[in-house]
Amino acid sequence: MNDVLKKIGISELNSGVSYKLGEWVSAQGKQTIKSLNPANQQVLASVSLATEQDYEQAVQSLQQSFQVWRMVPAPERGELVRKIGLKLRENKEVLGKLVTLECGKIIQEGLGEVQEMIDIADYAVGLSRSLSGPTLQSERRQHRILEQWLPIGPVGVVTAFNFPVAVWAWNAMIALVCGDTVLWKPSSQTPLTAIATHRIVSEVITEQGYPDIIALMVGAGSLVGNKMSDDIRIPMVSVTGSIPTGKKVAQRVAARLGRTILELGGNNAAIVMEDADLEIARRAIFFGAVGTAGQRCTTTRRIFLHEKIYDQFMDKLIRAYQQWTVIGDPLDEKTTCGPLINQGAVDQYLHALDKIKTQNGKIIQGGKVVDNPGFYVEPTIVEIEKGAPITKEETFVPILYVMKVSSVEEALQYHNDVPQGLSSAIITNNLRYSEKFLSAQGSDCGIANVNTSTSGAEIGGAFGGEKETGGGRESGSDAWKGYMRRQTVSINYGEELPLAQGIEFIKD
Ligand code: UN1
Repeated sequence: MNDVLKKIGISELNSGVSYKLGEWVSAQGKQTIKSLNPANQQVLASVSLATEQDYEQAVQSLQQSFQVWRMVPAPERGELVRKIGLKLRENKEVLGKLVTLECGKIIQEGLGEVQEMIDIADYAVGLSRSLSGPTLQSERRQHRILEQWLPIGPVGVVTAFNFPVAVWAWNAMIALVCGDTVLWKPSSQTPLTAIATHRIVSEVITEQGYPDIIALMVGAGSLVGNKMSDDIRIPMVSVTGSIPTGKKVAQRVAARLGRTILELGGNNAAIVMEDADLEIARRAIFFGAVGTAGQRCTTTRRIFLHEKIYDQFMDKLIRAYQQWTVIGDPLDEKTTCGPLINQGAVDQYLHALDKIKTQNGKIIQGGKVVDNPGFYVEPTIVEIEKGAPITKEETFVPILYVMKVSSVEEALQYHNDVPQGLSSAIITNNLRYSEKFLSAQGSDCGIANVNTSTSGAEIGGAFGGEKETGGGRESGSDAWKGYMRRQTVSINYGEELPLAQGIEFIKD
């Protein structure tokens, strides 16, 4: 563990943390939080929290650097992001290990998380040469209309513990090539990973001679989060987190008519039809439900099984849980299920199990807290009636609800009957079923997959969801538009001034 911290130069963490490269702020007189390893409850470090003055200084510095950065040509901004991607490649192992140490996801997923940062950096490099707007046809002679996209300013990025760095990169790499500067508030559960990433990336920025175009604020939501939400100097705030947090941020930002990108809770389901390839179904569902110990916003939380394959598939799934679930140290390559993030999450697991019993749910696999100093619970399968209230809530733990259906229409009806709308999947080889699932009467989610898991999205697509998931889009496709302002330009290159709609205003 010490080698990991040392390699990224944060051995002095016990005495404080900086939000700018190289400037360590003493923890003296400051509030601190402890970063815990959820696998054994050992303290990894204490980190000092940002104060109001720190916030002020960071925003002012980001405003200043924005003046410079927005005038750097986008491909040159892309060149910096390319170098950031290279640096992340060099540090993949060490950062991946730190992700695992601090947030408890298994090492394969810790490394995957860093790979996701590298992927989005590569994507952003390409984007830096293709940010474009259309040229439109003007009704006026010798006129041209076009749209151009311009940077918007310092943007705020609030990230959650479960993707402590990848989701920052989804936002930051795109925002940087768009010409914005970036203020990051990481989860208070995972400050070390954020500091390490910030340091690695900042080093490249400084080496290349650019000012501080990114800043990190480890701090309480009630201070940093609220300030960001109310601050007119931050035109856009992107938040990954719970629905209640997102609602608060949305209201505060809307009160000043600012913009948000919200990626909130999910309650993702997979539908398994009677013709499905059950081996694909079992692998996709096991990965979706047990991966990251059920703590992804894209985790598979509900499955709808066609009655014709119900018994056969349940048999397969239970055997998969028994055979593939290896609970333990997330650094051990054999482990498939690491710990939950903290005691609060274990309490939520227990609370959900109580509710399940009162709602006639039947626990058929798992259902126990593991006796261990870490925050471990057993991945759990529950048979429950369609429409049971608990199946409409997102509990951020590995509990999978199984429901029986007799048609694709019935599956879709219950599938969509939840407040959240992030990810979804259907497992079928029947074109009619899959097309129905993808049609306007199909899945109402932002992500709809066929024959693969609800979780594990690639960076190339736009990521986000509908309904209470918040409607935001991050990462690939045209999500970059959320980080820029659109300007419609009309150019008259003629010698007269014809008006639109044929208006003759001055009659001479
Ligand atoms: C999240 O859980 O907030 O689709 C993001 C996935 C990941 C991202 C999840 N690539 O599972």
